Amino acid sequence: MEKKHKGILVQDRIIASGSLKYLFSLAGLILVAAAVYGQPKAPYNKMKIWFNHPAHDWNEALPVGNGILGAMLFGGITNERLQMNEESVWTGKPEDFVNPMAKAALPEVRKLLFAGKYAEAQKLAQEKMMGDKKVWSTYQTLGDLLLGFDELEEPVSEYRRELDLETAVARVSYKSGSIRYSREVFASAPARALFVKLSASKPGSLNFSITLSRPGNQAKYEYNSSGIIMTEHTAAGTGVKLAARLRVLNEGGNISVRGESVRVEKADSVTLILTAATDYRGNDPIQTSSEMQDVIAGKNYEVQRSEHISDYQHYFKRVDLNLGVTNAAYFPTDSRLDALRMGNSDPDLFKLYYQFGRYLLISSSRPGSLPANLQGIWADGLTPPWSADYHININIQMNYWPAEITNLSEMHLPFLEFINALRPDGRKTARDMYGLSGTVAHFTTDPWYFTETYGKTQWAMWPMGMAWSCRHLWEHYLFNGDKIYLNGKAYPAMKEAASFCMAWLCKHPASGKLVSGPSISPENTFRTAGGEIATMVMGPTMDHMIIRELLQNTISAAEILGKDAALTKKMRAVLKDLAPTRIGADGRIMEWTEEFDEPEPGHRHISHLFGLYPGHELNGRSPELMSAARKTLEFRLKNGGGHTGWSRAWIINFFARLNNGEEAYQNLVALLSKSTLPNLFDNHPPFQIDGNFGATAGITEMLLQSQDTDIDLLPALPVVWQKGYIHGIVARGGFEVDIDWDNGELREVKVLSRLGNSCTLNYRGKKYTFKTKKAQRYKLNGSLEMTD
Ligand code: FUC
Repeated sequence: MEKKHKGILVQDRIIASGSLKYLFSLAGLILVAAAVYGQPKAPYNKMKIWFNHPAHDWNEALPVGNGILGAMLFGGITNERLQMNEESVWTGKPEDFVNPMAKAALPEVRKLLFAGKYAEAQKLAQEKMMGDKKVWSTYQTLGDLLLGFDELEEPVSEYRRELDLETAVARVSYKSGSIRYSREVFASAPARALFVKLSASKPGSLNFSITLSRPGNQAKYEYNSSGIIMTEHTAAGTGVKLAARLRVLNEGGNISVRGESVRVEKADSVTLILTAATDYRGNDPIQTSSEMQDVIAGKNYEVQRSEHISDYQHYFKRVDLNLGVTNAAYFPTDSRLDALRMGNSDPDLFKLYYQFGRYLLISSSRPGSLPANLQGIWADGLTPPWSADYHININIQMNYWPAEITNLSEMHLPFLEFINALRPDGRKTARDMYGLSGTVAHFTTDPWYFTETYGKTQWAMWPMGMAWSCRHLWEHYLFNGDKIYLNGKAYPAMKEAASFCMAWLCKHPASGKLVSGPSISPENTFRTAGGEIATMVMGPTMDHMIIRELLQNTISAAEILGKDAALTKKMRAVLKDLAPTRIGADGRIMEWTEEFDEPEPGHRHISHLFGLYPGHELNGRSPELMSAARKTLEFRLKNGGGHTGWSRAWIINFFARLNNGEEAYQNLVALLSKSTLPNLFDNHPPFQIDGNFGATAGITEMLLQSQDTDIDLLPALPVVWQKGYIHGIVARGGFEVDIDWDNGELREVKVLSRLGNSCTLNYRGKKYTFKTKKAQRYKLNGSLEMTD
């Protein structure tokens, strides 16, 4: 807890939480009033998440990252904390844990399920098919950079802490008497380092001590007058080895070692540079972190800063969104959220949230890095929830939903590489666990690339993780049209996953249709006629939707590449016999093979709508399925659905695909009101990043869709967003699109054709198809008439 300082702000925050609530509602009311009556006249904080107080806890701290290094800035006045991460600080190691009895048990479990003996089958599968994962693996913090400042003589005023999404630079500044203290923090991808620059308006005013620390008291530290080195072999020598190297560069004043800290006295300004590494990829972390420092040594801070900003803006500035703005934009971000909760309209807050989603992807997923995990790259402590791993039964896929459509295709690559890296272990699991060919993965994995399954069948008896993930490989091709990538990286994995699925499907004795199982509708349960709670069936709807799409995509890829005619023929035959998506007596999409009673009608997973989003089996050409999808959603929401951040984000995408802008908007408001932390991080609870990405994709889906044949313009524009624009988003087929609207109507659309494909635009039923040339731009008016 930040020590009390003279001056209103900090004390205020600490003393009177009750009154703080009051203050907030007052702020909220002022906000409401200001918003209703006024458009901002003075410049407002267009792209800034900001606070007028230090972070009270981690959920108020501000994230910076470069795909490999991450840090959370707390902005303390006496005690500053940067909680840091390096993407490969993982415990555990590669491990084989297929249950040796699984293969033999499979036919028995299937027989029981076909006979409707669900509970018995579950018991058998739990015993004989679930693996015994002995080595626990988890993502962990790298540690903390702590700065202890000397007591300030004068009260503190004009405190401000901000994250500028335009430059990916975070700042803290405040005044004490006449001296202004400032801090700047960024994580540079070109330099592979974290930079902290401290300065004061009066020379010689910086006096503070610096320490590095890591929970668990296992790390070793070396202090010298140019910095600190921290090393550790994590998890008592069973995890990775890590090294963090902090360099201290002062202008004016002097630096010395004082006990277990580096002391800075009477400095004008100080630059801290942190590099870190592990032996995850086989390198020596101490040497690597030192080499990284050497690379940096030659360039001064300003050069580092501008290289960082241009590298970052190369990606960030591709998309611009404007949804209108009210006076609410003048207020600190946490106050804006409070006011939104009180019903205030603040369209600009949704723009900020949208761009924050893109910011987080650029900051946590870079070519060559590991994919963004459940917490992107930002996780405190040694035991983050769910190990901050790679759940691939919705979460990591959701992380990458905005990658292509919001023009951040390069940020998709870490996940695409990861899918290919899973294949060898997946081949072994398919062979040893099921006696089948191809490659498979289940509900979760980690950077040791395990594909076996463990835990309760309720989430673990689900062999669709690889099949679902492979749609990302195909999507990347649909946006980029790169046949070399398709032939080298995408098709081989899709073909292998398809071959597993075809071997895995078996004939349903009653319907004669091909069904997937034993399997589940992720993490959901049903009540059998006998009143037992069970979870596995032969033929959960989602499995078939995933397999159907995988086979269709693999056929398309094979045809584009002119390959595997025999396999294509076989895949078509399987598709013909695959059990179809069915509508139940109550008009909803059936989640399982039977209409079971549902112990959790508001379950967070809505897996049987995979075909609505991200899939596109449910679309305008199947109106009865679309209305069944709507009924399914209504039922979930009526029973408390959407109660986790990611689940709510998924629902926004569902309503966008149902062309229902009002409901999509209402769920966006619900997400920010109920499942968003003061720093705009998504809240599962606790913090889980997938909702941030899912909602950024959802807003894009409300303004443009291209999952089918056409490019749909403004398919789910809510009434509240009467006037605005979105520029630089991308449609399948390689079209970069700018859309401007006014009075709720399309005013202009610009299309840049990256690949020279034929383009069909669809606006509220009006279609226009035109041939394009590569790299050519086209402009059309609101009636889809070409203007130049
Ligand atoms: C799945 C979800 C949980 C959580 C976890 C990381 O198990 O059902 O809600 O998001 O992943």
